[in-house]
Amino acid sequence: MALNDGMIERVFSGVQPTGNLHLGNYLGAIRKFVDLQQKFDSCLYCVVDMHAITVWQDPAELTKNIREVTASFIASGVDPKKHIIFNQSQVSGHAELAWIFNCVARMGWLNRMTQFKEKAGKHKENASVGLYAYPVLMAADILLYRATHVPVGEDQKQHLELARDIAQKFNKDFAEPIAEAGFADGFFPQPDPLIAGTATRVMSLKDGSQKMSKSAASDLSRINLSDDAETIAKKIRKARTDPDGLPSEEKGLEGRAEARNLVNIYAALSDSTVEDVLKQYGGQQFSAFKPALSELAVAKMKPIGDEMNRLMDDPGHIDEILRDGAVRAREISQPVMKAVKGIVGFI
Ligand code: AQP
Repeated sequence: MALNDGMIERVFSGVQPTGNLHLGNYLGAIRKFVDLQQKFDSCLYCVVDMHAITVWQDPAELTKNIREVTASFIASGVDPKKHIIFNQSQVSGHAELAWIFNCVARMGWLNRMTQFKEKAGKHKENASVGLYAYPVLMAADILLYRATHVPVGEDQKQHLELARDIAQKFNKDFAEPIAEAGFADGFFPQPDPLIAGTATRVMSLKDGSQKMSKSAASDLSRINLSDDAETIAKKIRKARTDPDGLPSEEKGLEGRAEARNLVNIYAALSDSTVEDVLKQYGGQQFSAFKPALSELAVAKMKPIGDEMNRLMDDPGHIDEILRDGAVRAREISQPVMKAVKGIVGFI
Protein backbone atom coordinates (compact mmCIF):
# COMPACT_ATOMS: atom_id res chain seq x y z
CA MET A 1 0.00 0.00 0.00
CA ALA A 2 1.35 3.44 -0.91
CA LEU A 3 1.70 5.85 2.01
CA ASN A 4 -0.84 8.29 0.58
CA ASP A 5 -3.59 5.66 0.34
CA GLY A 6 -4.78 6.93 3.73
CA MET A 7 -3.94 6.67 7.40
CA ILE A 8 -4.18 3.26 9.06
CA GLU A 9 -4.91 2.92 12.76
CA ARG A 10 -1.70 2.06 14.57
CA VAL A 11 -0.63 1.84 18.22
CA PHE A 12 2.80 2.96 19.43
CA SER A 13 4.18 3.17 22.95
CA GLY A 14 7.51 2.88 24.74
CA VAL A 15 9.09 2.12 28.09
CA GLN A 16 12.53 3.29 29.18
CA PRO A 17 15.07 0.63 30.14
CA THR A 18 16.14 2.44 33.29
CA GLY A 19 15.75 -0.45 35.78
CA ASN A 20 13.25 -1.08 38.59
CA LEU A 21 10.22 -1.66 36.34
CA HIS A 22 7.26 -1.32 38.67
CA LEU A 23 3.55 -1.83 39.14
CA GLY A 24 2.86 1.71 37.83
CA ASN A 25 4.62 0.93 34.54
CA TYR A 26 2.66 -2.33 34.34
CA LEU A 27 -0.82 -0.98 35.16
CA GLY A 28 -0.36 2.41 33.47
CA ALA A 29 1.18 1.11 30.26
CA ILE A 30 2.30 -2.50 29.69
CA ARG A 31 -1.02 -4.11 30.61
CA LYS A 32 -2.79 -1.82 28.15
CA PHE A 33 -0.37 -2.92 25.43
CA VAL A 34 -1.69 -6.44 25.88
CA ASP A 35 -5.36 -5.39 25.67
CA LEU A 36 -4.81 -3.22 22.60
CA GLN A 37 -3.14 -5.93 20.56
CA GLN A 38 -6.55 -7.63 20.26
CA LYS A 39 -8.23 -4.45 19.01
CA PHE A 40 -5.58 -3.17 16.57
CA ASP A 41 -3.84 -4.99 13.72
CA SER A 42 -0.64 -2.98 14.03
CA CYS A 43 1.01 -2.33 17.41
CA LEU A 44 4.61 -1.30 18.00
CA TYR A 45 6.02 -1.55 21.52
CA CYS A 46 9.40 0.02 21.86
CA VAL A 47 12.16 -0.22 24.46
CA VAL A 48 13.22 3.42 24.31
CA ASP A 49 16.93 3.08 25.03
CA MET A 50 17.78 6.47 23.46
CA HIS A 51 15.47 8.14 25.98
CA ALA A 52 17.18 6.23 28.79
CA ILE A 53 20.60 7.79 28.11
CA THR A 54 19.25 11.32 28.62
CA VAL A 55 20.43 10.61 32.17
CA TRP A 56 23.60 8.61 32.84
CA GLN A 57 23.26 4.83 32.39
CA ASP A 58 25.96 2.31 33.14
CA PRO A 59 26.46 0.55 29.74
CA ALA A 60 26.35 -3.04 31.08
CA GLU A 61 23.27 -2.24 33.20
CA LEU A 62 21.59 -0.60 30.20
CA THR A 63 22.05 -3.76 28.10
CA LYS A 64 20.53 -5.84 30.91
CA ASN A 65 17.66 -3.37 31.36
CA ILE A 66 16.84 -3.39 27.62
CA ARG A 67 16.44 -7.16 27.83
CA GLU A 68 14.43 -6.86 31.05
CA VAL A 69 11.87 -4.46 29.54
CA THR A 70 11.60 -6.74 26.49
CA ALA A 71 11.03 -9.70 28.81
CA SER A 72 8.36 -7.75 30.71
CA PHE A 73 6.40 -7.09 27.51
CA ILE A 74 6.47 -10.76 26.50
CA ALA A 75 5.83 -12.08 30.03
CA SER A 76 2.81 -9.76 30.32
CA GLY A 77 1.35 -11.23 27.13
CA VAL A 78 2.44 -9.09 24.16
CA ASP A 79 2.79 -11.30 21.09
CA PRO A 80 6.10 -10.41 19.36
CA LYS A 81 5.14 -12.32 16.21
CA LYS A 82 1.78 -10.70 15.58
CA HIS A 83 2.99 -7.26 16.70
CA ILE A 84 6.38 -5.58 16.93
CA ILE A 85 8.69 -5.39 19.94
CA PHE A 86 12.00 -3.63 19.30
CA ASN A 87 14.52 -1.24 20.79
CA GLN A 88 14.63 2.32 19.52
CA SER A 89 18.37 2.59 18.78
CA GLN A 90 18.16 -0.17 16.14
CA VAL A 91 15.93 2.01 13.93
CA SER A 92 17.83 5.11 12.81
CA GLY A 93 14.66 6.91 11.69
CA HIS A 94 13.91 7.89 15.33
CA ALA A 95 17.04 10.06 15.50
CA GLU A 96 16.60 11.40 11.95
CA LEU A 97 12.99 12.48 12.45
CA ALA A 98 13.79 13.89 15.89
CA TRP A 99 16.31 16.28 14.27
CA ILE A 100 13.75 17.52 11.77
CA PHE A 101 11.23 17.95 14.61
CA ASN A 102 13.86 19.85 16.65
CA CYS A 103 13.65 22.39 13.86
CA VAL A 104 9.82 22.42 13.90
CA ALA A 105 9.24 22.57 17.69
CA ARG A 106 9.66 25.91 19.47
CA MET A 107 11.81 26.60 22.53
CA GLY A 108 8.77 28.10 24.26
CA TRP A 109 6.91 24.79 23.91
CA LEU A 110 9.74 22.84 25.51
CA ASN A 111 10.19 25.39 28.28
CA ARG A 112 6.69 24.50 29.48
CA MET A 113 7.41 20.77 29.92
CA THR A 114 6.94 19.94 33.59
CA GLN A 115 8.80 16.60 33.47
CA PHE A 116 12.04 18.36 32.46
CA LYS A 117 11.62 20.79 35.35
CA GLU A 118 11.04 17.88 37.78
CA LYS A 119 13.90 15.75 36.49
CA ALA A 120 16.46 18.53 36.03
CA GLY A 121 15.49 20.03 39.42
CA LYS A 122 17.73 22.80 40.68
CA HIS A 123 20.60 21.74 38.42
CA LYS A 124 19.06 22.74 35.09
CA GLU A 125 22.38 24.02 33.70
CA ASN A 126 23.90 20.62 34.29
CA ALA A 127 21.12 18.56 32.68
CA SER A 128 21.88 16.98 29.29
CA VAL A 129 20.60 18.62 26.11
CA GLY A 130 18.97 15.23 25.47
CA LEU A 131 16.85 15.49 28.62
CA TYR A 132 15.56 18.88 27.45
CA ALA A 133 14.83 17.62 23.92
CA TYR A 134 13.32 14.32 25.19
CA PRO A 135 9.70 15.21 24.26
CA VAL A 136 10.75 15.96 20.66
CA LEU A 137 12.31 12.50 20.35
CA MET A 138 9.09 11.08 21.81
CA ALA A 139 7.07 12.86 19.11
CA ALA A 140 9.42 11.36 16.50
CA ASP A 141 8.99 7.86 18.03
CA ILE A 142 5.23 8.04 17.55
CA LEU A 143 5.04 9.89 14.24
CA LEU A 144 7.79 7.87 12.53
CA TYR A 145 5.09 5.17 12.26
CA ARG A 146 2.27 7.71 11.77
CA ALA A 147 0.77 6.08 14.88
CA THR A 148 -2.76 7.11 15.78
CA HIS A 149 -3.11 5.70 19.34
CA VAL A 150 -0.65 5.96 22.22
CA PRO A 151 -1.33 4.13 25.51
CA VAL A 152 0.55 5.90 28.33
CA GLY A 153 0.23 6.84 31.99
CA GLU A 154 -1.08 10.23 33.07
CA ASP A 155 2.46 11.66 33.45
CA GLN A 156 2.97 11.51 29.67
CA LYS A 157 -0.13 13.55 28.79
CA GLN A 158 1.76 16.81 28.30
CA HIS A 159 4.35 15.14 26.04
CA LEU A 160 1.54 13.70 23.91
CA GLU A 161 0.05 17.17 23.53
CA LEU A 162 3.43 18.38 22.31
CA ALA A 163 3.57 15.54 19.75
CA ARG A 164 0.18 16.69 18.47
CA ASP A 165 1.43 20.28 18.23
CA ILE A 166 4.53 19.18 16.31
CA ALA A 167 2.45 17.08 13.90
CA GLN A 168 0.11 20.00 13.31
CA LYS A 169 2.92 22.53 12.76
CA PHE A 170 4.74 20.19 10.36
CA ASN A 171 1.52 19.71 8.37
CA LYS A 172 0.99 23.48 8.26
CA ASP A 173 4.61 24.54 7.56
CA PHE A 174 4.90 22.06 4.68
CA ALA A 175 1.28 22.15 3.51
CA GLU A 176 2.22 22.76 -0.11
CA PRO A 177 4.75 19.95 -0.68
CA ILE A 178 2.54 17.64 1.41
CA ALA A 179 -0.43 18.32 -0.91
CA GLU A 180 1.81 18.00 -3.99
CA ALA A 181 2.95 14.58 -2.72
CA GLY A 182 -0.72 13.54 -2.70
CA PHE A 183 -1.51 13.67 1.02
CA ALA A 184 -4.88 15.38 1.02
CA ASP A 185 -5.38 15.40 4.84
CA GLY A 186 -1.89 16.39 5.97
CA PHE A 187 1.05 14.05 6.39
CA PHE A 188 1.07 13.26 10.12
CA PRO A 189 -2.00 12.19 12.11
CA GLN A 190 -2.92 13.74 15.46
CA PRO A 191 -2.04 10.85 17.79
CA ASP A 192 -4.63 10.15 20.49
CA PRO A 193 -3.42 9.49 24.03
CA LEU A 194 -5.09 6.45 25.59
CA ILE A 195 -5.16 7.30 29.30
CA ALA A 196 -8.06 5.67 31.10
CA GLY A 197 -8.93 3.46 34.06
CA THR A 198 -8.12 3.45 37.77
CA ALA A 199 -4.34 3.09 37.37
CA THR A 200 -3.28 5.94 35.10
CA ARG A 201 -1.23 7.35 37.98
CA VAL A 202 -0.18 4.76 40.55
CA MET A 203 1.26 6.55 43.57
CA SER A 204 4.23 5.76 45.80
CA LEU A 205 3.46 3.33 48.64
CA LYS A 206 5.29 5.67 50.98
CA ASP A 207 3.86 9.03 49.90
CA GLY A 208 0.48 9.35 48.22
CA SER A 209 1.42 12.72 46.72
CA GLN A 210 4.28 11.25 44.61
CA LYS A 211 3.89 8.90 41.67
CA MET A 212 5.38 5.43 41.93
CA SER A 213 8.68 5.79 40.13
CA LYS A 214 11.76 3.82 39.11
CA SER A 215 14.12 6.46 40.39
CA ALA A 216 12.62 6.92 43.90
CA ALA A 217 15.32 6.27 46.50
CA SER A 218 13.23 3.91 48.64
CA ASP A 219 12.56 0.48 47.17
CA LEU A 220 9.65 0.25 49.62
CA SER A 221 7.88 2.97 47.60
CA ARG A 222 7.22 0.65 44.65
CA ILE A 223 6.36 -2.93 43.77
CA ASN A 224 8.92 -4.07 41.23
CA LEU A 225 7.97 -6.59 38.55
CA SER A 226 10.96 -8.62 39.76
CA ASP A 227 9.80 -8.75 43.42
CA ASP A 228 9.06 -12.19 44.91
CA ALA A 229 5.84 -12.95 46.83
CA GLU A 230 7.36 -12.24 50.21
CA THR A 231 8.72 -8.85 49.13
CA ILE A 232 5.38 -7.82 47.58
CA ALA A 233 3.57 -8.75 50.81
CA LYS A 234 6.14 -6.90 52.95
CA LYS A 235 5.87 -3.72 50.84
CA ILE A 236 2.06 -3.71 51.03
CA ARG A 237 2.19 -4.38 54.78
CA LYS A 238 4.54 -1.42 55.22
CA ALA A 239 2.63 0.88 52.83
CA ARG A 240 1.64 4.15 54.46
CA THR A 241 -2.07 4.48 55.36
CA ASP A 242 -4.11 6.55 57.79
CA PRO A 243 -5.75 5.38 61.04
CA ASP A 244 -9.30 5.25 59.62
CA GLY A 245 -10.87 2.20 58.05
CA LEU A 246 -12.07 1.99 54.45
CA PRO A 247 -15.16 4.05 53.62
CA SER A 248 -18.13 2.46 51.88
CA GLU A 249 -18.39 5.26 49.30
CA GLU A 250 -15.80 6.90 47.03
CA LYS A 251 -16.30 10.36 48.54
CA GLY A 252 -14.91 8.95 51.81
CA LEU A 253 -11.51 8.70 50.07
CA GLU A 254 -11.27 12.45 49.54
CA GLY A 255 -8.10 13.87 51.10
CA ARG A 256 -6.82 10.34 51.79
CA ALA A 257 -4.25 9.89 49.01
CA GLU A 258 -2.63 6.71 50.38
CA ALA A 259 -5.94 4.97 51.04
CA ARG A 260 -7.18 5.92 47.58
CA ASN A 261 -3.99 4.61 45.98
CA LEU A 262 -4.33 1.17 47.57
CA VAL A 263 -8.01 0.98 46.59
CA ASN A 264 -7.15 2.06 43.03
CA ILE A 265 -4.46 -0.63 42.81
CA TYR A 266 -6.91 -3.27 44.05
CA ALA A 267 -9.53 -2.13 41.52
CA ALA A 268 -7.02 -2.18 38.65
CA LEU A 269 -5.59 -5.59 39.54
CA SER A 270 -9.04 -7.13 39.96
CA ASP A 271 -10.46 -5.47 36.81
CA SER A 272 -13.21 -3.90 38.89
CA THR A 273 -14.10 -0.37 39.98
CA VAL A 274 -13.36 1.65 43.11
CA GLU A 275 -17.08 1.45 43.89
CA ASP A 276 -16.99 -2.38 43.77
CA VAL A 277 -13.91 -2.55 45.99
CA LEU A 278 -15.53 -0.28 48.57
CA LYS A 279 -18.73 -2.32 48.44
CA GLN A 280 -16.67 -5.35 49.43
CA TYR A 281 -14.24 -3.77 51.92
CA GLY A 282 -16.04 -0.61 53.14
CA GLY A 283 -16.06 -0.49 56.96
CA GLN A 284 -13.03 -2.79 57.28
CA GLN A 285 -9.62 -1.82 58.65
CA PHE A 286 -6.39 -1.79 56.60
CA SER A 287 -5.25 -4.75 58.72
CA ALA A 288 -7.90 -6.76 56.83
CA PHE A 289 -7.61 -5.05 53.43
CA LYS A 290 -3.81 -5.18 53.08
CA PRO A 291 -3.56 -9.00 53.23
CA ALA A 292 -6.31 -9.24 50.59
CA LEU A 293 -4.45 -6.76 48.39
CA SER A 294 -1.17 -8.69 48.89
CA GLU A 295 -2.82 -11.93 47.89
CA LEU A 296 -4.26 -10.34 44.75
CA ALA A 297 -0.99 -8.58 43.82
CA VAL A 298 1.02 -11.78 44.24
CA ALA A 299 -1.52 -13.79 42.20
CA LYS A 300 -1.34 -11.27 39.33
CA MET A 301 2.30 -10.19 39.42
CA LYS A 302 4.26 -13.30 40.40
CA PRO A 303 3.55 -15.28 37.19
CA ILE A 304 4.83 -12.26 35.22
CA GLY A 305 7.98 -12.00 37.34
CA ASP A 306 8.61 -15.76 37.04
CA GLU A 307 8.21 -15.66 33.26
CA MET A 308 10.52 -12.62 33.04
CA ASN A 309 13.18 -14.55 34.97
CA ARG A 310 12.79 -17.53 32.65
CA LEU A 311 13.16 -15.33 29.56
CA MET A 312 16.14 -13.48 31.03
CA ASP A 313 17.99 -16.82 31.29
CA ASP A 314 18.20 -16.81 27.47
CA PRO A 315 19.45 -13.36 26.41
CA GLY A 316 20.19 -14.61 22.87
CA HIS A 317 16.49 -15.32 22.35
CA ILE A 318 15.51 -11.84 23.58
CA ASP A 319 18.09 -10.21 21.30
CA GLU A 320 16.71 -12.19 18.36
CA ILE A 321 13.17 -10.92 19.08
CA LEU A 322 14.50 -7.33 19.17
CA ARG A 323 16.42 -7.78 15.91
CA ASP A 324 13.38 -9.25 14.16
CA GLY A 325 11.17 -6.44 15.54
CA ALA A 326 13.64 -3.80 14.32
CA VAL A 327 13.61 -5.23 10.80
CA ARG A 328 9.81 -5.01 10.73
CA ALA A 329 9.77 -1.53 12.33
CA ARG A 330 12.19 -0.33 9.62
CA GLU A 331 9.85 -1.67 6.92
CA ILE A 332 7.14 0.66 8.23
CA SER A 333 9.34 3.64 9.02
CA GLN A 334 11.60 3.82 5.97
CA PRO A 335 8.89 4.89 3.48
CA VAL A 336 7.69 7.48 6.04
CA MET A 337 11.20 8.87 6.44
CA LYS A 338 11.71 8.91 2.67
CA ALA A 339 8.48 10.89 2.23
CA VAL A 340 9.40 13.31 5.06
CA LYS A 341 12.79 14.01 3.47
CA GLY A 342 11.11 14.70 0.14
CA ILE A 343 8.55 17.01 1.77
CA VAL A 344 11.27 18.97 3.57
CA GLY A 345 13.21 19.31 0.33
CA PHE A 346 16.17 17.02 0.98
CA ILE A 347 17.59 15.19 -2.04
N1 AQP B 1 3.30 5.65 38.58
C1 AQP B 1 2.82 5.40 37.37
N2 AQP B 1 1.51 5.13 37.19
C2 AQP B 1 0.99 4.86 35.95
N3 AQP B 1 1.77 4.83 34.85
C3 AQP B 1 3.08 5.09 34.99
N4 AQP B 1 4.10 5.14 34.10
C4 AQP B 1 5.25 5.44 34.75
N5 AQP B 1 5.01 5.60 36.06
C5 AQP B 1 3.68 5.39 36.24
C6 AQP B 1 3.93 4.89 32.68
O1 AQP B 1 4.82 3.83 32.32
C7 AQP B 1 5.24 4.03 30.98
C8 AQP B 1 6.72 3.90 30.89
O2 AQP B 1 7.34 4.89 31.65
P1 AQP B 1 8.84 5.29 31.34
O3 AQP B 1 9.71 4.20 31.72
O4 AQP B 1 8.98 5.65 29.92
O5 AQP B 1 9.13 6.60 32.11
P2 AQP B 1 8.62 7.34 33.37
O6 AQP B 1 7.24 7.81 33.19
O7 AQP B 1 9.61 8.41 33.63
O8 AQP B 1 8.67 6.20 34.43
P3 AQP B 1 9.13 6.15 35.92
O9 AQP B 1 8.96 4.76 36.31
O10 AQP B 1 8.42 7.13 36.78
O11 AQP B 1 10.66 6.52 35.89
P4 AQP B 1 11.44 7.73 36.52
O12 AQP B 1 11.61 7.46 37.95
O13 AQP B 1 12.74 7.70 35.77
O14 AQP B 1 10.65 8.98 36.27
C9 AQP B 1 4.73 5.41 30.54
O15 AQP B 1 3.57 5.25 29.74
C10 AQP B 1 4.39 6.07 31.84
O16 AQP B 1 3.33 7.02 31.70
